[in-house]
Amino acid sequence: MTIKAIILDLDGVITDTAEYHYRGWKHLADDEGVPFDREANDALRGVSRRASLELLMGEAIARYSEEQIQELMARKNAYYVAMLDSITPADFLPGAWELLQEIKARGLKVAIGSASRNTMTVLTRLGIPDFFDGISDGYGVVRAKPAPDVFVYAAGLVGVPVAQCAVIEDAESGVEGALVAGMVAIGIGPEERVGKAHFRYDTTAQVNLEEILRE
Ligand code: B16
Ligand code: MG
Repeated sequence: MTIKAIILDLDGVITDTAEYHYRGWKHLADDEGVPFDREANDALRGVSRRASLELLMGEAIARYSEEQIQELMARKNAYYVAMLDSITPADFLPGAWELLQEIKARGLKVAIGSASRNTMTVLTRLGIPDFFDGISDGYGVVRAKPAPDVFVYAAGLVGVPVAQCAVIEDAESGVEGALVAGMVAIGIGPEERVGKAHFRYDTTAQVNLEEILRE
């Protein structure tokens, strides 16, 4: 079936905020005396803020009240948001800007499907707050990836049936969500992470729209 819309994940596909997420979680983990390193951070890729906190705290989460959990998430987010000030239009991942231009030039709808509640801030810092036909972020849906909700919502925003949407994702949970949504899944990253996708490329710069649209 013809692809009429491309839904892009934000962190890890368009720009690399993973380092800032890492530093934010590391700061929080140090505050709380919880061990955390870059390897543990890998498991948080594409994972919602709350689920990330649960992974970070492990069993210790049981010692915190709901109010304390909310405060922990707010504190990490404050650390993270302070770092977003340093993002500029120079911070597109290689090939991401060109890919966005190509999608539009081919007359396809283009949307964001991100777990992040900071999506608008990041898009504004990159200088593209008005570029997309639809923005589906962490505010629009209750169930986080690997649930398909964030992508199905994006499809609705751009008025394209799910079977005619393709999703570009760097997280295993995101690829799973795209497949459950019944969309074409395009994975960015290694086989062991995004190998279940219909198409896989090592980096955003290597995405071959010609090949994907030919299907
Ligand atoms: P926030 P994506 C995800 O964005 C990130 O990959 C993940 O590390 C983060 O925890 C999640 O957004 C929530 O972000 O705390 O800003 O709401 O990859 O889905 O664009
Ligand atoms: Mg991502």
